[in-house]
Formats: sequence, C-alpha cells, structure tokens
Amino acid sequence: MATAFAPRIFSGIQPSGGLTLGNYLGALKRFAEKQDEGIETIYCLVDLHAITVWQEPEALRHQTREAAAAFMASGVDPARSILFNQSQVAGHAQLAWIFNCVARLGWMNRMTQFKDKTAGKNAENASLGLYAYPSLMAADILLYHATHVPVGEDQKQHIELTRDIAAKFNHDYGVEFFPLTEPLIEGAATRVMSLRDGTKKMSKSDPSDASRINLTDDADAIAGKIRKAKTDPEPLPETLEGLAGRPEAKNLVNIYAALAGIAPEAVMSEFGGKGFGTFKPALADLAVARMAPITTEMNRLMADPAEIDRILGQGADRADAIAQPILARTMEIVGMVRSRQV
Ligand code: AQP
Repeated sequence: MATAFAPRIFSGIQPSGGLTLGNYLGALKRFAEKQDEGIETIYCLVDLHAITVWQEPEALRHQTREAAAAFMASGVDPARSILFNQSQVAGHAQLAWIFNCVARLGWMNRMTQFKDKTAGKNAENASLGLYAYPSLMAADILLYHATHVPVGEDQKQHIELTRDIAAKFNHDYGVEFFPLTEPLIEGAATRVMSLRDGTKKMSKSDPSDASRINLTDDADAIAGKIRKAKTDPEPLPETLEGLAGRPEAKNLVNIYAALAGIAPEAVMSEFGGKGFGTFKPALADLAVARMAPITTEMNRLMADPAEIDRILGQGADRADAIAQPILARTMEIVGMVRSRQV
C-alpha cells in the first residue's frame, strides 16, 4: 500500500546526550545521502522521546542544539530537508494519544527496547512515557505519511509496530489513510557496537565514555579510544566468515568499511592476516580524517545558538504545515468535532 503514497522519508534522533559514531554511521550519514538522492526528507530531534528518561533541563536544551548542529555538520541541509525539534509541532503528541488508543497492551509488552532499558532496574519505576515510546514514534512517522524510515537495526521492531498501528487504524475505521511504512536498514554500520563490549550497541547513554566515539571527541580522544578498544589476540582473518565469534574484531572491521565507504570484504582483502597493531592505527587515522571536519563544523555552528534556534523554528513551521491537514483528517475519521477556526 505504501506505493499509493508519494515517497517521503522521516527519521529522528533523541537529544538524550552527545551523539556517537553509531548515530553518525547508522543514521546521520545516511540521512544526508537520502536527501542528496532528491527524496523529500523530514528529520526531527525527538525531545519528547528524550524525556522518557530524566534529562536535566539545561542539558536537554544544549543537547538539542548540539544534535541540530550534528545533523547540519553531517550534510543535512535545512534548505533541502526539514529539520526541527519534535516538541515544537504539537501534532506529534496529539496523534500519539490517538495511537495509544489503537495500539494494544500486548503489542507494547513485546517491545524489546523497553525491556533492554529497564533490564536490571525496577521496571515499576520506569516512566509511562518510556513504555508508550513506540506509539509516539509511530505518530512521528505517520503524522507526515512517511513511506520510508532510515534507521539502525535496533529500531526495526518499532517500525513493525508502526505498520501494525497504521493497519489497525485503517482496518478499524474502514479507510486507507495511513501508509505501511518501510524501514530502510542498509550499509555496513546498521549496528555499531560498543568499543568495550562487541555484543552491546554503541550508545550515547552507556555509562562508559570509552565505549563510544562522541561526535565532539577530538583527534587524540578518537585515536586513544580506538587504541584501547577491546579486541582479541588473533590477527584479522583472511575472510569475513573468519570473523564469526569475534564480535569486537567484526565491529572494528564494519566501522572501517562504513567510514571508508567500502564493503567489509574489501577491508579483509587489505588487512586480512594483519594484527591489530597494524589495523587499529589505520582505523584511527581514517576515523580522525572523517570525523574531524564534522566536529569542527559542529563547533562553528554551536557558536551561534540563536541561528540554530531560528533554523529549528523554521523547520517546525514547515513540518507543521504538512502535519496539520493529516492530523485534522485523522480526527475527522475518528469522529471528533472540529469547529474552531485555527
Ligand atoms: N550503535 C548504533 N549503530 C547504528 N545505528 C545506531 N543508532 C543509534 N545507535 C546506533 C541509530 O541512531 C538513530 C537515533 O537513535 P536514538 O538516539 O533516537 O536512540 P537510540 O537508538 O536509543 O540511540 P542511543 O545512542 O542508544 O541512545 P540512548 O542511549 O539515549 O538510548 C536510530 O536510527 C538508531 O537506529
């Protein structure tokens, strides 16, 4: 059914901390590529999602502006893409409420992100917002009738839930109103792993700073983190298959491939049989060469927060203009009286 809708891309990132190399390779870099392919692109700093776990107010404001700078420094051009923060477009929260009444508890109970984020903690003490997170995410996407969502592997289950919500809404109300959105999970870096544990996703909220490369890290910090990244004593194998059971080595190979824009096989052809004493410095040089211009540009943009706020405001106006008629029609379908002039 998605083909009945004009192609439109939506994706978002939580300003819940400083962004990481995982966010860059799994999301930002691809967001810029999609924009450059000429598809309509809407990108959102999902601050309503961020507050599902506690955020210091001043830190949230700073992180939101810094994330906006990271988008632009990674090639997202606010003249060609819509770039805004979620809380400035009220329709996200309004549609999310309607979807809370469409989604079933059983569906929410199957969401692995909630389980992961509450693992080892008292789940009873988690916010209701964290539990309902996937329903808000469905609203983010469907508020714009987005047909495709570029995401990392970790978000696949949430996109499936978005499709379930769209299908149930369409079925319950006897309409063909919401598209069945497709995830776009492509490239060598759909899941960048922690530098300290190759079985864990690299994450901005990991308590260990050594586990991730931050987009604000300078060259020395990047090189140091790669040098100290956990590995095993064996040299790199000659083929990709030889990386099975070696998650840390595999992660570094995938990061190299994604940064170089080549296939992981090509990395094996170059470095197969070589030890980490050779591979890690090559990876560090590549990472510094790719990331330094982004960090420099972020710093330049962050020197003028008022300009970032202006860009986000303008993006929110453009997003709102697309969202309003879709939200109004949704409310009409649901049976809500809409008689106010707005
Ligand atoms: N390690 C990763 N590898 C590939 N893609 C990743 N993404 C995040 N981490 C990786 C992708 O970045 C986008 C935005 O994610 P998010 O910030 O909204 O939430 P997240 O996935 O929960 O990211 P974090 O860093 O782990 O945040 P916290 O620690 O706050 O929960 C998504 O497209 C995601 O796939």
